[in-house]
Amino acid sequence: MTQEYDAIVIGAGVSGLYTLYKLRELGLSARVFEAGTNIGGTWYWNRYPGARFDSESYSYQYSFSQALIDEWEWSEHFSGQPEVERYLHFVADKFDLKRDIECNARVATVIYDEANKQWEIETHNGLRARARYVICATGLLSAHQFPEYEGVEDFTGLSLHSARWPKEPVDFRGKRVGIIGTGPTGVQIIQSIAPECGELTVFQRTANWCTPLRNRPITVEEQRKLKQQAREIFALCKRTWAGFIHEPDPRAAMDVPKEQRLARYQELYERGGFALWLGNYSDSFMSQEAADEVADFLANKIRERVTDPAVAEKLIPKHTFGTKRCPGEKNYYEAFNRDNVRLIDLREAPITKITGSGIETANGLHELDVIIYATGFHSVTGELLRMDIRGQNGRSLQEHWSDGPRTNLGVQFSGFPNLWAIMGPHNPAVFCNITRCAETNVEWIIDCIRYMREHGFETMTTTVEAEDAWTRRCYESAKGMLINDMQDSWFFGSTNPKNVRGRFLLFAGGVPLYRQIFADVAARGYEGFELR
Ligand code: NA7
Repeated sequence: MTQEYDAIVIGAGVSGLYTLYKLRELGLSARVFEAGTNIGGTWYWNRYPGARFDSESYSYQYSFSQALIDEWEWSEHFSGQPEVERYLHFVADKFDLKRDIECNARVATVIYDEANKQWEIETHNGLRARARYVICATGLLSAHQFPEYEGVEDFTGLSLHSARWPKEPVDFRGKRVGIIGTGPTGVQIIQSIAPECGELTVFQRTANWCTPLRNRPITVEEQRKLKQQAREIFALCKRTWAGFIHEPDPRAAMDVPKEQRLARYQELYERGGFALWLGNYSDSFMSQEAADEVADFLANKIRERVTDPAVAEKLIPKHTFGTKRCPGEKNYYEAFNRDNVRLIDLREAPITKITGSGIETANGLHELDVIIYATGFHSVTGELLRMDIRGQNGRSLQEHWSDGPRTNLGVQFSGFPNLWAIMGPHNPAVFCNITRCAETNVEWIIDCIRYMREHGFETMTTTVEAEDAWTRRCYESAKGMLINDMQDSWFFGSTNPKNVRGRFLLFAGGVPLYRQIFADVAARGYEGFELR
């Protein structure tokens, strides 16, 4: 039987939960379809050891409800996955959201019925529903990927992907564990399990510029202050380029005397989180000279912390500082001083295949009991393209994006009326504190729906011209920035299928500008969107 709703939301993570809350506020009937057996999205799937925020907890939480802010207490400055998952359940229970969420329901098809101006969705387990509005809250790092090595299926030991971690704890004691991937996820796993494993072999293709997270419990006094300052913290996040609490010095780095610069790097290194990455100088993302100096500063830290100089050199990244997200670490480098941890540099000896008993590199076979894949995602477009979404004239999103994603403001695609994506391609999410960006997206989309209903419009679709212009603007937004020269990252879909790879998938103009553009477009009666 096909159920009818005003709106269907796909995904019950941070964005989907808030979307449901806002749709209800508008008085609309809505159903959320969620692939997981429970709510939480990213925080449901990524339950690997050491998974935690890289945003300060109080800057990541929802801002929409004062009661929620007052009632919830974060225990740490960067809370771990179990606490974040508990928080999302607390939110869902507090606002009675779960009764409108269907878990275990991965959406397979999303088809536009032109005659009735409705969307029809079907899940893999045969649930069907129709609605006028569809909001895809599927996350930008959800479609996990395994590397394309021969033999991935052949390994007879335990294979784990970080984004599909089992709910029961995995016992690594006495085991020979291999991990592929040294991005933010790999770093969190390595530093957490190194003391427990019998042997841990780290297969590193690219070293990353890690900065200390400096996580610690929130004291009673801090808790009191943070609650008092909650609104100021959100206001600060609205002002900063990336939606974080870190504000860069407004001067260009090289305008500041060297001694002062070095003292600032040290201070930011001590402060932790993304302070050194996002709170540096105003030209940190543009000036090679400034980025190289921070790189030298961090390289020396690595040399100080890793006892074997040869290992230290392998752990020092070769790419420009700041062009990828910086993993937040605690004792990551010290893990490589342990007798049971070994670093394999895949640039020297690439993986040739996975065998039944382990990982084979150009230098020979590494026998293992467990392989952990911390190899990331088909980023940004991945989850949207895994569904079969068909808009006007039966045209699929795959066809529409055959030459790379095209969007207007990152939220709509031409030919797909009344379908919106939260944190889709061409969002500022590249540098964004996710909840801050998700709230911006959700609130704008809900305002669109409200406007349509108040003005008697049935459908809203971006025009092709506005879509082309925004897509171009996103590519241009990265020009002149150092990230533009670092295409080997998920910002450019480096592990995505060919038609997406090599295209800048985000908007690098910053969150304040993005919010301003949203406001201007709405003030001009949704310029660039066709309302019927
Ligand atoms: P990332 O940042 O995409 O990292 C994936 C890692 O996996 C990275 O080190 C990759 O090396 C490595 N990788 C991917 N494919 C391979 C193959 N085939 N062989 C060897 N190594 C491989 O994903 P994360 O999950 O760590 O982090 C994602 C985001 O989550 C992050 O930005 C935070 O915001 C939270 P590569 O660099 O491609 O050489």
